[in-house]
Amino acid sequence: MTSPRWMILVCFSLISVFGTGESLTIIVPEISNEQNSLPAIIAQMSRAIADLNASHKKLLVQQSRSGCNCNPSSLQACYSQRNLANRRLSSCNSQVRSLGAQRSSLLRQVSGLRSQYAAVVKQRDVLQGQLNVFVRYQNYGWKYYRGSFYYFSTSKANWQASRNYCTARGADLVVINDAFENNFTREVKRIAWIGLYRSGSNWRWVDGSYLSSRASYWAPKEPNNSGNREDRGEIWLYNNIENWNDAPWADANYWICEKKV
Ligand SMILES: *[C@@H]1O[C@H](CO)[C@@H](O)[C@H](O)[C@H]1NC(C)=O
Ligand SMILES: *[C@@H]1O[C@H](CO)[C@@H](O)[C@H](O)[C@H]1NC(C)=O
Ligand SMILES: *[C@@H]1O[C@H](CO)[C@@H](O)[C@H](O)[C@H]1NC(C)=O
Ligand SMILES: [Ca+2]
Ligand SMILES: [Ca+2]
Repeated sequence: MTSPRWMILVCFSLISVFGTGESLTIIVPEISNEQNSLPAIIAQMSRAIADLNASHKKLLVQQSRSGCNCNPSSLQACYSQRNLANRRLSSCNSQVRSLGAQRSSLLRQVSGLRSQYAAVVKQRDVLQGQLNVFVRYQNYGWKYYRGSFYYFSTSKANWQASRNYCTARGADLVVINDAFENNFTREVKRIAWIGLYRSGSNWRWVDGSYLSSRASYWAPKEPNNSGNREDRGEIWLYNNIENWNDAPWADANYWICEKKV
């Protein structure tokens, strides 16, 4: 026959299993030696079971309030559902993070494309502007050479009037930047004004630059400022590489205009 004490112990451990984490007070009946008759023990057991039932009910109420059913199998189901829900939540979280990262990467790509687009539009406008310049000066009948259009005049004028002719057409008197351009302008085979003028003790080009910082092609013994009145530059000994001369601005000369593209 099963020992009543052992059964009480089983009940008690059942309570502790069900009551895990719960703050319940369980009254365990005292079993005295004098009442050690079988009916008394059964009566005590019944009271103990009733107490257990009451405790169990309390537990169930508490568990259902907290969303879970307090019997081992439904608790198990509840835990595994909770675990499943947790796994889904964390998978969902990582998807959200991954989508967020994809979104920022896409935003970066979009802004990169936007600035590339803006750069292309800018480039297109520059090219369109250059094309317009090409069409315009080609229509004027000017000669193209290494990035500039040139006009070789067919009449003569003083330095300022020559310059005015060029600026009225969006250009200026030629600025001779290098040996190529020097050779090219010598092809005029005429004495011709260039965009060079005396500025105090310096010579300057019409683009504002100082001749001292550039190649120069003065003819031998020039500039000599003859009569202290030679303040403008001209192509003079055009058959020589060293061909420039200084001359008075009021001289009537041919001239050369340049429009940089
Ligand atoms: C305890 O509860 C069970 C079912 O929940 C019931 O069968 C049993 O009679 C109850 N015992 C007592 C002593 O209340
Ligand atoms: C300029 O022309 C001369 C010949 O007159 C030639 O020797 C020289 O190489 C040319 N310079 C350039 C840069 O073409
Ligand atoms: C000075 O330059 C002029 C050209 O501008 C030239 O005719 C003249 O012979 C030169 N004078 C001297 C002394 O070199
Ligand atoms: Ca030039
Ligand atoms: Ca001179």
